[in-house]
Amino acid sequence: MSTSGLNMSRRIRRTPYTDRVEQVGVRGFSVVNHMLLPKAFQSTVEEDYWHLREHVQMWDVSCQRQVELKGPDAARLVQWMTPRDISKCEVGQCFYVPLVDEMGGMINDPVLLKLADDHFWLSIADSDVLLWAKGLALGAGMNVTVDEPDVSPLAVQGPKAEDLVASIFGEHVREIAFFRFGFVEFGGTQQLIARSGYSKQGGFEIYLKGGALGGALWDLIWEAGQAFNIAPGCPNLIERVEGGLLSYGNEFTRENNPLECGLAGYCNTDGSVDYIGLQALQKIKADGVQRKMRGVLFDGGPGPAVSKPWPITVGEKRVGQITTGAYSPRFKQNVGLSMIDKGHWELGADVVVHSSDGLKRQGKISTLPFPD
Ligand code: THG
Repeated sequence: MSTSGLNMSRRIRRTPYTDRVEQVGVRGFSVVNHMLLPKAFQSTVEEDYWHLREHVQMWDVSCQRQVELKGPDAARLVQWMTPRDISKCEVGQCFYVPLVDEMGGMINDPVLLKLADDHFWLSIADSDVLLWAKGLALGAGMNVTVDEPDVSPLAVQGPKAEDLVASIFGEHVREIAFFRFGFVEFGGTQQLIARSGYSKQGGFEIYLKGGALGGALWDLIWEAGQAFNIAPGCPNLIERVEGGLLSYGNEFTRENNPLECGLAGYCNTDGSVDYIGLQALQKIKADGVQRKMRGVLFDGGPGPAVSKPWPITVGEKRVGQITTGAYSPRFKQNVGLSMIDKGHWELGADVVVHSSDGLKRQGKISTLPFPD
């Protein structure tokens, strides 16, 4: 199944980098948070994968929109929205946080940035957190402003990212630890830079404030990047599946709770932190989860893209589904992210994957991330 061509309109927002992305030959987009996300350039996903692992890429991830919470009740609102204990988050730190509803269903899985005690950004995945947060704040009469600032992240990912970023902005960026942020000077402005990103290859995300500066920032990194064999890129499907990085809307939705998604480590359920969905998560924990996120390694060679989930069976029984899959040139097998029913999620268990090309592929349950 393929749907080619996206009919552009104002609702599908361009980013401060879209002009540049088009100039370097983008071949397709997805839409995340009502905004364009480049999905492919001239190279293949496999070429991109090797390039990302060996060199450095710049990604237009402006669609990682910021939901800004600011004011006396900002911290209270953040904590109300997430099961993770945010009292442990320091100013200058990033926290990966599940957001859940009153049933314990996943609302989003953003990166939280603590800018000050009364100032936070939620760097969101693909769901309308702004409206959820505004509704909660209004309904509870909280003293907090909730808004989407003019901030557009540009990711620099890959093993050469640190050398490239240091060559442009100075050696001090090397001191920024994983999931911490600092600031760099750019065109007379101070810009936030975090050591984070949607790959396991290391790198930074520059949260550009002021979209008008987008072209200049792109050009600066692009030109300095030539010495590092830079390429334009985007979150790489193969790399992200191998690394077990989950995608909201693909791997999980509001139908799923964070405990079955492998996010229990980010959930405080002992009652020492109060939030929306605490009772629901406590009950799910007491009852035990009914399914779990797992990796599946499966054969049959490269297949089509997983545009709707592929059934997983054991004997005649459907026991789960692949939500994202890709052929891994390193493992010489397909890797998939899946949700697997209780009784069938044991590591090494044999399963059959029914790909949309009609093949029945032999698979085995694996840990996430996939072991190297
Ligand atoms: N960066 C920023 N915003 C984002 C993403 C990002 N918003 C949308 C989406 N990605 C949110 N999802 C994730 C998923 C995984 C991670 C970050 C965002 C991630 N996980 C680390 C890992 O799995 O190794 C663990 C992080 C931790 O434990 O602290 O990085 O990529 N700005």
